Amino acid sequence: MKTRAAVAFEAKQPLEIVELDLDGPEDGEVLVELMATGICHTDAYTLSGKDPEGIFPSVLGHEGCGVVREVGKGVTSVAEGDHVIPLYTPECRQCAMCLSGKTNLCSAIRETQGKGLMPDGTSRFSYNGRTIHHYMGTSTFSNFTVLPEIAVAKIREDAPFDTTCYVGCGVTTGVGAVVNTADVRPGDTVAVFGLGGIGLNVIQGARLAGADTIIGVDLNPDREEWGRRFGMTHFVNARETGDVVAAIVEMTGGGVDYSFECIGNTDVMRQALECCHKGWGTSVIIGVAEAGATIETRPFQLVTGRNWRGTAFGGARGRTDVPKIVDWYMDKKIEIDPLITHRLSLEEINKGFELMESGESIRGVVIY
Ligand code: NAD
Ligand code: AHE
Ligand code: ZN
Repeated sequence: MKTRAAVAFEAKQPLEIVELDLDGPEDGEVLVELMATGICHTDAYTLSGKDPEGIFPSVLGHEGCGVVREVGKGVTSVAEGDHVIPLYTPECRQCAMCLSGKTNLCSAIRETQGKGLMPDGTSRFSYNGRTIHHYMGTSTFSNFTVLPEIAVAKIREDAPFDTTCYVGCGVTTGVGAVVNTADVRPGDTVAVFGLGGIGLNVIQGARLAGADTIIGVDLNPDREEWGRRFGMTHFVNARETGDVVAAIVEMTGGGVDYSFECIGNTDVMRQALECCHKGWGTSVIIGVAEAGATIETRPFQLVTGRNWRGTAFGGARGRTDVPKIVDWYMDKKIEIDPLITHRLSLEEINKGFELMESGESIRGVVIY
């Protein structure tokens, strides 16, 4: 079949809207019609050419929502007509990682996913006979995509596509980092570095978990109002504050219980660790930095009881946890609607990237 898609033919170049050929689902795979997709900073990171797993040409996008249109042989967990969210972190429930009960990092198809291929080592996308690669196992910048059954979460049908797509990455990553990875408790103090599409969801996750003090840090002063809207209690303007670590340690009488880095800046990762309370404070890295980048701190920071952690997809087990996060949204425990600041057509997708880079948008969503 044919599908309209925004293709990244080369790093650092605008996406091009073309009609691709798409092969149907093989055994254990499903064909999904995407209804909407968010644009996440990770898409921009890969397009920048800094991602060692960035392969060109490819169809980027990993924050989608749509409807199953066809299922391959042997598919049992979803059927035609089901509403689903594609999962860049699948959940096979059979690999050693899934069975460990200690991580959401399913290993079943990670190797081929990182090579831009389906589990059988081939691509379903092509253009004029030339292979176009998949991305993060999802490729949601295409109106139709093919996914392994283990990489879709079935969700309720009354959830609107244009907002629920954000659960495919940003919402789950931010809220999940708080409730799954960090396990923030009522009364805790929290610092969030970077108040964009991820950081604002960390803030609302911290509010949901009952944190008392939620400090937001950003260079962009416009983000103060956004942070307060979602539960932030204090704002630190990183551009105007000489020593951000000292400021947070002073504000909290010794440091925070938990901090989250939601930028991808290794200098800020150090600040996020060092503003944690001696003896127990835990810093969670969410931001993605390029291959070769390293984090630094004085080992004494860890000797004296601070913990450094990281999280992917908010520690969420996709098929199990994503439908629950959609329920939280529909039950108004968390908010998504105000964060979708821009709705765009596929033809406007490059504008969506510009709005994100300039700090004008929180989330831009492409509606098919
Ligand atoms: P975004 O562009 O929407 O937000 C980034 C925010 O950081 C902006 O508000 C910006 O003003 C602020 N900022 C930039 N430099 C800063 C600095 N030096 N000090 C303070 N604030 C600064 O991006 P996003 O979509 O929220 O993504 C954030 C990061 O999270 C990216 O690195 C992305 O790749 C990563 N990410 C990781 C996961 C995961 O599973 N670990 C999932 C999604 C996104
Ligand atoms: N290929 C990248 C990986 C970047 C990365 O860490 N991705 C996150 C998701 S970001 C979503 O916006 C992730 O899931 N990591 C775990 C994994 O297995 O990739 C690079 O930099 O190498
Ligand atoms: Zn993302």
